[in-house]
Amino acid sequence: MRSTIFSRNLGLAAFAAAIVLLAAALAGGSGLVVPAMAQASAPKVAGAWLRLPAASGRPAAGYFELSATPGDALVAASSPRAGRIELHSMTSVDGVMRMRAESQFEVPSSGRLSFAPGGNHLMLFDLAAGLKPGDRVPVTLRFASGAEVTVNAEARAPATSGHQH
Ligand SMILES: [Cu+2]
Repeated sequence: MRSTIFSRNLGLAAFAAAIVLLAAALAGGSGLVVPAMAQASAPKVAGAWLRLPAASGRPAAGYFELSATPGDALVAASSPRAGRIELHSMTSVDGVMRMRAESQFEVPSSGRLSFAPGGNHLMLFDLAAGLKPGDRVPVTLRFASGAEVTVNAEARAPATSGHQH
């Protein structure tokens, strides 16, 4: 008798898993990587782009709009076209804007976090040679929740002023 109940519960679990997989398949093509455990609110990234460096050998800066579950945190980023990516914030020190490497960016209660020129950004070091405006650069963002999102960031021309980020 016990084993009958056990197997019925297993059947229900398999059915629920199938529904989740079906939903994921229907939502496919959005560019999101569905994490192993389906979540109430997977992170979404919109408008991702990169500012190419004015001189080769210099890092590029990456920007995007993030919406995710409050309390989750962006903890890492990587790209097959960059040797490494750091998470940077901008702070004003004695009236001078300085960037600083952060170990993570926690998602605030609004559920939204902006990465934009003059503020938070990704810093992409050791860029692949030959990147030019209009190229699409895959960037994978990793979250404390275990979620991963890969976006194709559009490479844009270097800034004409001295301000790179
Ligand atoms: Cu930076």
